[in-house]
Amino acid sequence: MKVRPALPTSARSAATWPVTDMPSIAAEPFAFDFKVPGIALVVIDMQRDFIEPGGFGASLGNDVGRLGAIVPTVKRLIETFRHAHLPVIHTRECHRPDLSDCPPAKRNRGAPSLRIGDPGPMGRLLILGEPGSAIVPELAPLPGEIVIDKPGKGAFYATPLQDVLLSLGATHLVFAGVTTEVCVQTTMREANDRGYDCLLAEDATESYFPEFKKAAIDMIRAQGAIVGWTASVEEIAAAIAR
Ligand code: TIU
Repeated sequence: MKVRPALPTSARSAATWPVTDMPSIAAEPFAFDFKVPGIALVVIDMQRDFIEPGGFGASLGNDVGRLGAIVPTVKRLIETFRHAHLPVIHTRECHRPDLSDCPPAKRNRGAPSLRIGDPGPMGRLLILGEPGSAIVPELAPLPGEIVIDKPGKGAFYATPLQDVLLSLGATHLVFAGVTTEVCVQTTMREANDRGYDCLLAEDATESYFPEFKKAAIDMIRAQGAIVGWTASVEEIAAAIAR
């Protein structure tokens, strides 16, 4: 049987590109030109389960202390988009209480002290509705902001994110959140394949492993922005304020 691949729904067709007179962010490996409207912020998994002791990140043996340090920078980035009335999308990695959306391969991976769904100090690990699955209070979504709950590392897999972005008319995405080389990089790669121009806010993302953060940033912007661009929150805020 021949299986014909479905036509992808991409962010825009080549026929509608380029647009002239675009604002621009000073970025690596070169300027990130964007559109207003058309740019949106995607904040990945700034949840207590990854950032606070006793959560999923800690259960994997990680020192979670590094991640909390970016909260003020992520907050500044979110507020930059809010002040400019540009869309802010938050994601949460979490599973249904019955674990029906958690593949055994994910639950059994590694040798965690607690597994997804087990009770911990912040409730059941990585389960929707439990205290640990909440976004840290400083970065809590405002009423009306979009929150995407995702069972995978990438935010497009088994979620409505693509439909949300198409309905917003988004073509350019700025990414922040944790962890750089896992959920952030996976989502950026998914977005890049769907035709979005993607920029990672370097100081608004973090990893449990500094060397992996550096490697992810290098990989993303190598080969002429093969996956996307990177820039500081300062440069992003300056461009959006203009
Ligand atoms: N373990 C790790 O580095 N990350 C994750 O499991 N999820 C996210 O990156 N959100």
